[in-house]
Amino acid sequence: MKRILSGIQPTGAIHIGNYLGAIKNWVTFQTQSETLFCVVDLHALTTGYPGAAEMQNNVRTMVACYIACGIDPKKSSVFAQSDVPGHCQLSWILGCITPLGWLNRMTQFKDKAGKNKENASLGLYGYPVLMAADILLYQATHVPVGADQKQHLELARDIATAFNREVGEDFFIIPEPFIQGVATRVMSLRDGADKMSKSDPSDYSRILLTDDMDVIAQKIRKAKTDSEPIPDTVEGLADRPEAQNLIQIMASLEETEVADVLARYAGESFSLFKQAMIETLHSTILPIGQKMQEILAAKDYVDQVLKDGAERANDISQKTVQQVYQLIGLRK
Ligand code: AQP
Repeated sequence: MKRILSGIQPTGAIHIGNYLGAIKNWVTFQTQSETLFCVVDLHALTTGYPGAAEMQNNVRTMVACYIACGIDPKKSSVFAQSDVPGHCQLSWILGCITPLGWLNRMTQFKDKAGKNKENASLGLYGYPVLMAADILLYQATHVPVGADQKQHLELARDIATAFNREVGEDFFIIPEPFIQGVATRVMSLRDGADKMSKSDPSDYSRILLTDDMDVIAQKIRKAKTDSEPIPDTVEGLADRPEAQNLIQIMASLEETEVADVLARYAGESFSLFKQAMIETLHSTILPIGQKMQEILAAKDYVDQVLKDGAERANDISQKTVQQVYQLIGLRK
C-alpha cells in the first residue's frame, strides 16, 4: 500500500498556489492510500520566530484549512511536526551524511536568502535536510508537492540512498515525488515570472483561501495580463506567462484541461474571461473560507485532531528512529 506524506508551513494565510499545487491533490489519495499530513511548524522557524501566540494560532488555522479543503481526519493523520520528536532526531543524523555541496545547489535557499546570505540562518540552509527527515521518518512511498519542491524531493532521495549505502542495506524507501495537475506552479498575479508565494510583499500577487468576495474580485481585476485576446491553442500561450497562468488556474479550479478552457474563451478579451474566473473562484474558494471559520470556532475539535494525529505519527516514527539508532550504533 502507498504511504503518502506531505506538509505545509504555517507561515501565514494559505493561497491558491498551495491549494491547487498541493492540498487539492492530497484529498484524492485518502481513499486508496495511507495518508499523513503534517503542519510543518519547525520549518516555519527558518525565517524567524513569529511569536508564541501567533505560532499556535497559525498551526490551528492550517489544520482548519486542511479539513476545510477536504482532508478527513478519520482517514488521514493530521499532526504538527513539533509534536513528533523524531523529525529533529532524524534530521541531525541525516545532516551528518549530507555534503555541503548538495545543499549549496538548492535554489530555494538562494531565492530566500537573497543577497543577504551571511545573515540567513543555519535553519534555512538546512531546511532540505529536515524535509528529508520528515519524509523518510514515515517511510513514505509518495510525496505530493508543487513543482517548486521537486529539487528538495530529489535531495531527499539522494540522502536516503546515501544512508542506505552507509549502513549497507536498503533501509529507507526511496520516495517518489507526485507533481500532478495543470497548476503545479501557480504564478504571481502581478508577475508571471514569479511563483505565487505567501511571502510576496504584494497582497495582490495571490488569492488567499480566506479572501472575501470583493477582495477576490478586486485581485483578479487587477491581475496583470497582456493586450492580446485569448488564443485558440495551447501553443498560443507560449511567451505569455500571465495569460498562461490565469488559464491554468481556471482549468485547475474547474478540474478540466487548458485546451478545454481555451476552446470556450478563444478570441475573447481578458476582461470577459476575468469575470468568469471571479465567479469560479467565488464558487470554489468562498465555501472553503467559511468552513475554515466554523472549524476554527470548534477549538477542542482542532486540538483533538492534532492529538490523535500526533499519536499515530509518533507510533510510526519512533519505530524508524529506533531502527536508525540501532543501525548506526547510537544508544536508545
Ligand atoms: N505557487 C505555487 N504553485 C503550486 N504549488 C505551490 N506550493 C507553494 N507555492 C506554490 C506548494 O505548497 C506546498 C506547501 O508549501 P510551503 O508553504 O511549505 O512552502 P513554500 O513552497 O515555500 O510556499 P510559499 O507559499 O511560497 O511560502 P513562502 O512564501 O513562505 O515560501 C508545497 O507542496 C509547495 O510545492
